[in-house]
Amino acid sequence: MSKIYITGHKNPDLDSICSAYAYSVLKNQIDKENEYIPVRPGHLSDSNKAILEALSITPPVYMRNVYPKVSDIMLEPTDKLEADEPLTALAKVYSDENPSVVPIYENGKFLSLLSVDDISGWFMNKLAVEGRISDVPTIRMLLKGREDPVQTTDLFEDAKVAISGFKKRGLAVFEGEEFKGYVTRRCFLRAPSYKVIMVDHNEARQSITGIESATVVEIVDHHRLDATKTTLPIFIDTEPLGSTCTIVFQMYNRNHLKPDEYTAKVMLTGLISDTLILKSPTTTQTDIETAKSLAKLCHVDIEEFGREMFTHVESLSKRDPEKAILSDFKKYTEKEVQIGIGQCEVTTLKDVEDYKKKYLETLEEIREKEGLTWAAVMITNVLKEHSILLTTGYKAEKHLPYTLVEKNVYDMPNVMSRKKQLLPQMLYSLGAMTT
Ligand SMILES: [Mn+2]
Repeated sequence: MSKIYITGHKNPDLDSICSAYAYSVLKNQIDKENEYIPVRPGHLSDSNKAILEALSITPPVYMRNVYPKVSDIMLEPTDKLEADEPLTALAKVYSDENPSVVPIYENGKFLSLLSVDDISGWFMNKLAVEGRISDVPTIRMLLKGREDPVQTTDLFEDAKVAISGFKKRGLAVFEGEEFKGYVTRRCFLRAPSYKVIMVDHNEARQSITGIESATVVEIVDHHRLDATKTTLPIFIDTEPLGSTCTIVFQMYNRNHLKPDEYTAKVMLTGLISDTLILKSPTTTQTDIETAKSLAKLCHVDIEEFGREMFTHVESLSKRDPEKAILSDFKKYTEKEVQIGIGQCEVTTLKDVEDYKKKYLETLEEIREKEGLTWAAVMITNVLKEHSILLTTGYKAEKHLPYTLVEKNVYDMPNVMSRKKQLLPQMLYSLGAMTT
C-alpha cells in the first residue's frame, strides 16, 4: 500500500483544507490499494482557525515539505545482538542476511553499528601483529567508535552527503534520543519520491515545498490552468466552479457515493467560504445545488450556517494589519507593472474608519517590501455584497470605475470577487493609462 498525500495550496484557505480532507475520504473509499492522507502545507489564519474550531472540524496535519527523508529509506533492526556475545552469534546473522552493517546493543540499548569492515579490519590487524587468532573475540572487541547518527526527519539529500563523508558503510538513525534503525550506502542509490494530489491549485510555485521532487498523481482544481509538469499522464479534473469542494462533491455523485454527515459539513464549509455564502460572482448553479445537497446531509440551513461561520472572522481593527493583508495576497504582472491585491473578508464595513489609516500605511510598506508598483486590499462585507478598496496610490487609479471616498479609498458596492471583478478593472486601468 503506498501513501498518497493530498494537499491544497500554501497559505491554505478553507476550500483548500476542506477539499483535501473530503477528497481523501472519497479516495480511501474507492481505492483500497493506496492510503490517502490529507495534509496542509502552511499555517491557517486566525479567522480560519476560529471557524474550524467553532464547527468542530479538525484541519489536516501540517506537512512542511515533500522532500524524501531518512525515515523513507531507513532499515529497521531485526536481530538484537549484545556487545558481549561472542562473534559466533554474529556469524549466523551474516550467513543468513549478509548485511553490510549490524546494530549492536548493550543491555538492550543501542550501542553502535558494526560493519563488515570493522570485522575484517580486526582480523587483519590481529594476523598482522600476532600472526594468529587464538580465540573467538566478543563483538565488543571489534567495535570502532560511534559516528554521529542521522535523524529520521533529515532530508535524503543531506544524509546522502553525510554518509559519503564517513568511512563507515552505515549510519544509525535516531528520532530524537531514540534509536530507530540504520541506513547503509545502498539505501541511497535512488531517491524515493512522494506521491501527491494537488487540490485547489495546479501551479507548482503555489504548492507544498519540495513538490518538484514529488510525483504529482492527480490535480483537482477550479483555478486558471498553469499546471505543474508531469512525467506520466495523470488524472486532472479542473472545472470553472465556485469551489474545489463542489468538484469533490460531483466526484462523490459520479461514484454513486454519499459523503457522511461530517464530511458533508466539511465540504459545505469550503464551498460557503470560497463563494462567500454563494454571493460571489464565481458561484454557479452547480455550486448552489451542491450547497443544498450538502446542507441537507448535515442538517443545516445554508444562510444561517454561512452567517454563523463568518461571525468568527475577526474584525480588522483587532488583527495585525500585515498578517491580515498578506493572509490572502496575490501578485500579478501586467505590462511589466507588478501589482498585488489582498482580500479580507468582514461582516461589517461600519468600522473601516477605525483601522483605515493603519492598513493604508501597512499596505504601502508591503508594496515597498514586495517591490510592487501598485498594491491594494479589498475589504469585503460577505453579508452585504459590498467592498471597500484601499490602495497605495498609482496614476492608473483614475481609470477605476469606483467612487473615490477620500485619497486612496474607494467604495465598491456589489463587488465581491477579486479574480472576476476587481482584477479585470485594475488590469484595464493599467491598459488605459498607457494608451
Ligand atoms: Mn478554492
